[in-house]
Amino acid sequence: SRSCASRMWLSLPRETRFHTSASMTWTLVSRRGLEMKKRDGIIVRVTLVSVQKPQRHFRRGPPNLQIRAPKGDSQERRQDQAQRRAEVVGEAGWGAEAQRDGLRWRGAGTKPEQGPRHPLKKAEFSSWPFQQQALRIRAHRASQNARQKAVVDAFLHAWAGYRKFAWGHDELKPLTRSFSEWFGLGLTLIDALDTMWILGLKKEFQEARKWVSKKLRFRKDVDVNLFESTIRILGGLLSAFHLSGDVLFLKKAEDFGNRLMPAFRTPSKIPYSIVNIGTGVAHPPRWTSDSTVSEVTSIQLEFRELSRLTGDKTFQEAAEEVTRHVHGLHGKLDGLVPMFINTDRGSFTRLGVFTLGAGADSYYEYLLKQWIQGGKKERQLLEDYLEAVNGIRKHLLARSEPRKLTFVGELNHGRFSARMDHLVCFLPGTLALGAHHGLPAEHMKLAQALMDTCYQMYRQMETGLSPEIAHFNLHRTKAVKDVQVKAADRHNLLRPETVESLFYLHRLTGDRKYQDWGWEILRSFNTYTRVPSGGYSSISNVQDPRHPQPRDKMESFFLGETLKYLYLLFSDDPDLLSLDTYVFNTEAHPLPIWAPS
Ligand code: DMJ
Repeated sequence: SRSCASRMWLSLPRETRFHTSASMTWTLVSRRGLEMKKRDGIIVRVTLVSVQKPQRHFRRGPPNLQIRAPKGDSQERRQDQAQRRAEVVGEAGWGAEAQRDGLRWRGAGTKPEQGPRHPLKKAEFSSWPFQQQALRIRAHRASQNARQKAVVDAFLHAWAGYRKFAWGHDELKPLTRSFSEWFGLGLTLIDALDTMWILGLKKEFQEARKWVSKKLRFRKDVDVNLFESTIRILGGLLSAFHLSGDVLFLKKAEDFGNRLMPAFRTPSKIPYSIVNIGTGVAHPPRWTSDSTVSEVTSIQLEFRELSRLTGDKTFQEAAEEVTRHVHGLHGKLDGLVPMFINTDRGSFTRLGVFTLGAGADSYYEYLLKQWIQGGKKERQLLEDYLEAVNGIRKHLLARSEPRKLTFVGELNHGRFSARMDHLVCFLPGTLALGAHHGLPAEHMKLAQALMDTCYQMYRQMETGLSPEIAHFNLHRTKAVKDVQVKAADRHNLLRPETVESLFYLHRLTGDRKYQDWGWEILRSFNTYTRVPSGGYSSISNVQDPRHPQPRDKMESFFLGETLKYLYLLFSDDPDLLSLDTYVFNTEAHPLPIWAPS
C-alpha cells in the first residue's frame, strides 16, 4: 500500500508477484530470507530463499530508496572469501621469499590477461612482467640521480612530519604539528604506499604496511566520498598490491570495495557521492541529489581492476553501467559533458556549463585510460574521447596575450570565460598518452602547447608556484603577464597536475626541458612550502614570496602524486613503470594494462 508508512509483515507463498509504481518506496524487511527481483522498477518478484535473522534498520538514508546495511555476518563471510581467495593468490605467485613482517620484497606476479571477466587463476600469476618491474625499481634505487635523490629527500621530510604528528590519521597539519581527519582511514599513509615502493623506501614501506595490517579497519561508522576514497584508498591499495605482491593489500582492497557498493543502489544507478562504509547507507550531499560527472565517471579503472583480481564482477558491472549510461545522455556539446548528474533521474543537470576543470576533468581522462586499460578494444570509450577532444578544440581553446599561450577556457551558456583551473593541467599528459597509444599526432602538438601554458602558470608567479585558478589575458593592451590571478584564487594546494603532465611529456618526447621545468617547481615547493619541523604545507598566496601564508595542511596527494610524478619525471628509463604496461589512475596509482602492447 502506498500509504503504508513503515513496515508491513506479509505471509507469502513461495513465489509472489507485486505490481507497484516506480516511485514507491520498497523496504525489504527480510525475516524469512527474501530475494527481490525488479524489472524497470515496476514488477517485483519476491522469492523465499532461506531463513535468515531479521535485518537491521537504519533511520538515515535517502528518500525513495532502500539501502541495506551490510550485515555483520554476510560482511564477514565476504571477508573470509576474500581472505581465502587472497591466500590462493598468495600461494601461487610469489614463491617462498617471505621476509620479515610477511612482506615479500619483490614483484607481484599478475600477468595481464585478455579481459576483465575472470579472476586471475593460480597459473596466471606468473612473475612476468611485474617481477621485471620490481627488479628495475630495485636497480633504479641503486642509481638514483641527484634530482631523484632530492625527491627522496622531500618525501622523507614530508613523511617525517606525518610520522611524528599525524601517524595513522588522514592528513598532516604541519604548522600546528597535528592532524586532520576526513575519513579517519590513514589517507596519507595509504596514498603514499606505492610512492615509497617506487622510491625504494623499504623501511618506511614496511612500517606503513604494518599499520595497514594491524590498525586499518573499514568496519566503522564513517561517511566517505565515493570518488575520493576510490581513487586514493582503493587505487592505493591495488597499486601497493601490484608492486609489492603482498596479498594483504588485495584483501583490504576487496573489503573496501564491497563497502563502497551501496553507493550504486540509486534509482538511476548513478552512484551517490557519499557512502557510510560501516552501515552501508549511501546518500547524496545534504544540499542536492546531484553527483558531479567527474566523480561518477572516474572510479572505473579501480572497480574494473578489482573485479579482474577477485573474480567478483559486481564491481565492474556497477561502474560500467555508469559509463554506458553517461554515454547515451542528452546535454553534451560535441562530446563535452556538463558538471552535474542527478542520481534520481540519471540526467545531466545545470546544463550549459562546460569546463575541463573541477566537476568534469577526470571524465575525459578515464575515457582514454579505460580504453588503454582494456587493451584498446572498447570502441565506445575511444569514440567518446575523440569526440571530446574535438569538442575541446572547437569550443574551449583560446590564446592569451602577449605570449600567445594556448589555454583551455570555460563555456557558460555560450559565453566564453578565459579561466583555467590548475586541475586542467592533467590534460597535456592525457593528450600525450593518447598520442603514444596511436591517437592523432595533433593531440601531441596540443599537449605540448598546453604544457607550455601550465609551466607559465608557475613561472609567472613570484613564488614560482601556480595559483589554483588562472585567468588569461586576452587583450593586446599593456598587460604585463598572460596569467592573471584573482585574490580568491591565489592559493596552491601542492597539486600534482602540472608535474604529472611534465612526466608524460618528458617520457614521450625525450625533451629534457620538461625535467628542468619540474626541477624548478620542486625547488619552489622546497623554498615556499617546506615546514622545518616536518612536512609541506599548502599556501594561500603564490604572489607574495615574503608572506606566502602557509595554510597548515599537507594533502595526501602531495605524497601520492606530486612527489611520485617528480621522481618518475627525473628518471630517463622509459621502462620504469612503462606506459605500455601500466596506466596511472587519477591519483597516480599505477594499475596494469590488461593486454599490454
Ligand atoms: C587528486 O585527488 C586527483 O588528482 C584528482 O584527480 C584531482 N584532485 C587531486 C589533485 O589535485
